[in-house]
Amino acid sequence: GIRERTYIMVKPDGVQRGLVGEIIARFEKRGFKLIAAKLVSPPKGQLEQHYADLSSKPFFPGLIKYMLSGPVFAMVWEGLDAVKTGRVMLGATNPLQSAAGTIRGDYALAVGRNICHGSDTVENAEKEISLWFPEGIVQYSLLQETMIFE
Ligand code: DAT
Ligand code: MG
Repeated sequence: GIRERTYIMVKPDGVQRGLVGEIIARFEKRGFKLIAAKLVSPPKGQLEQHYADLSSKPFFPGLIKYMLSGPVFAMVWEGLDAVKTGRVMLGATNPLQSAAGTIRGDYALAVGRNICHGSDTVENAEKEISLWFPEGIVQYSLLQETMIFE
């Protein structure tokens, strides 16, 4: 639906490489509505919970170490099919397989340094939004909405 929400996070490499503004700009220009955003250095336990589904993978310890290497920029974006569309905008998990024009396809090369996270299902998006924004998110109406949706 047009009120679908997704959790998008610029990872430490994306923050260090100065790509926060670029990633925000892409979601803004596409027509998504920013409803939450913050720069945060999460505790290890929060990252382990975020990536709990991957805890048995051999790359898990390295993934957590990388995610702890600097602050991340956490965001919630709302709009038409936000979860699926957000994943398309990010590109494939492995940047070598990401299409040009996607965030990973334009700015990354290595799977372990792929710049950004995006929720993969609506159910996971809801879990991730409550994990990263337990304080809740801002409510406001987007004035340009009638120009973006029929
Ligand atoms: P995605 O981030 O596209 O949802 P995922 O949930 O399968 O991908 O994995 C989460 C992150 O873990 C991914 O963005 C980068 C890292 N990762 C995944 N597969 C990896 C691998 N084979 N080697 C190293 N890191 C990997
Ligand atoms: Mg994932």
